[in-house]
Amino acid sequence: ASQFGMNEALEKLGIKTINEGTSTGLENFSSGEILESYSPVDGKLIASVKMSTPQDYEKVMQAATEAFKSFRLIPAPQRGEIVRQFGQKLRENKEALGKLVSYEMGKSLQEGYGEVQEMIDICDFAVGLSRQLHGLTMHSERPGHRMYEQYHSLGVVGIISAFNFPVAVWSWNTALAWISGDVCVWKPSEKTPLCGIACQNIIAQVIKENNLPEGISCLINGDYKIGELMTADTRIPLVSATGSTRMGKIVAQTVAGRLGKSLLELGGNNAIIVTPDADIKMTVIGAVFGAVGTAGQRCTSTRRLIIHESIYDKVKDALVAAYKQLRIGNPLDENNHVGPLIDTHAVEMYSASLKKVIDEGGNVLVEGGVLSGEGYESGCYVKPAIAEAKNSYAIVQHETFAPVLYLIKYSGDVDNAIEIQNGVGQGLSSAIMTNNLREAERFLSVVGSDCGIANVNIGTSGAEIGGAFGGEKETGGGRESGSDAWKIYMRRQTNTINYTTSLPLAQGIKFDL
Ligand code: UN1
Repeated sequence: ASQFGMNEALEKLGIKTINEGTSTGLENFSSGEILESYSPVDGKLIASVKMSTPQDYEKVMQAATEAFKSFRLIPAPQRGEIVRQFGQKLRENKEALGKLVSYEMGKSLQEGYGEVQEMIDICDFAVGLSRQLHGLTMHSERPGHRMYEQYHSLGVVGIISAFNFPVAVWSWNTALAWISGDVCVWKPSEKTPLCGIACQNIIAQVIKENNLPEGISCLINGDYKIGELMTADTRIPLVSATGSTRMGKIVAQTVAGRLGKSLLELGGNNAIIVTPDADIKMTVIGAVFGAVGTAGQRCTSTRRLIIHESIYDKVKDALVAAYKQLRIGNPLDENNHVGPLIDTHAVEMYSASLKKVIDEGGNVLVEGGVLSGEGYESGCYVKPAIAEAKNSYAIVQHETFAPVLYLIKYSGDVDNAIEIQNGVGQGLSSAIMTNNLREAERFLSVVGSDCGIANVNIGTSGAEIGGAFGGEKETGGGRESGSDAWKIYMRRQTNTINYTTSLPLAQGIKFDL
């Protein structure tokens, strides 16, 4: 149950009517134009943010590069202690921040809290990791030589994040970057700037309390133009970008042009394969949450269901019945299942996709549509839709960030379903619903799913932070969060030490003077 209202949440997070959009950690300023943040929940103006100018950006970069010089000297376990305190602050602010996420972005309150929980989880993970930034030792081929590798701090990490996970994606990057001794400059989505301000206000407390170099966490706000300054900036060795494949290609090319590193988390076109051996009840829950959760705006949202012909009608009927139960409305009201899309532009894309699937020959099973009237004043609420389609349709090949689910029938064995599942440009998340061991293992094998995430008897969304998160092909190949994703935030150095009085050369090469 809710402890306090939205105004108290905003106050607790330090959100003012007009906020300075640039921060060097402790100092907040901005000389750019005003960016207004309207809630998709009720269409009201929440607050404004002053955008960053190129001059503001320059100040930020100076603070960040300066902070890096001293931050990298703090031992990694002590940097872990900073991240532990950050996680603690997030626990204290979980309700307020979860509410803001729900109100500014439009996802359900439960999912808003869930997102803050992901932030807390990655902090805990990073704290432990701060004592485990292990390199290997190797046996040298030369006598009296020792060879090993170590991981050093990398520098300034640029973070470009999307509106759909307006706080968690930042923390997946920062928690690992900070224990690695890196400093961060963040450009949140211009659709969710207040979430950025709120996060920055939380970390600023930790910076202050620990007397840290303020530039370890910097914030800039604005559109793609300010982001372009980061991608082109040789002072930023790593740019981590989450968003559309279109955006990712531009970022990747610019960063590659200066031989920087990029970590890309781009579009998905995620499918669940439903085989004759699937548990139908679990399938329906997994598919419906995957398709309509976050109003279909997760990069892991379920977009396609690939169903065996023998159970096709059964699954279809169960889904149609489940969709009838869905309550669409204010996401802050926990009785509702589906909240709004982010803005009216997203609503237009949704409407266009429904028209397109019909034009291409699809058969609509659950009618979509834009809702109006009381409670829907923002114009951002839409009905989740289901259409029967072919995998080859252009619209099915394309990621539409909305609750539109395509049903695709397959026949024969699971290899046919896998071929359809892999038959798209993107490669983020995938799932199979089956109690058949052979099918499940086939799906997970080298000839199975080509995605970065492949689940058995789980939907496509809702990944835990402990695993590496990301995907192949047009998803961009990056991995964030758990496993050894930390390695991209550090630079690896191979060290060979000779403790003899002679200088033997590797590969047995003779060179006498
Ligand atoms: C995203 O949609 O950008 O797996 C990330 C999930 C979440 C993360 C999604 N843990 O649904």
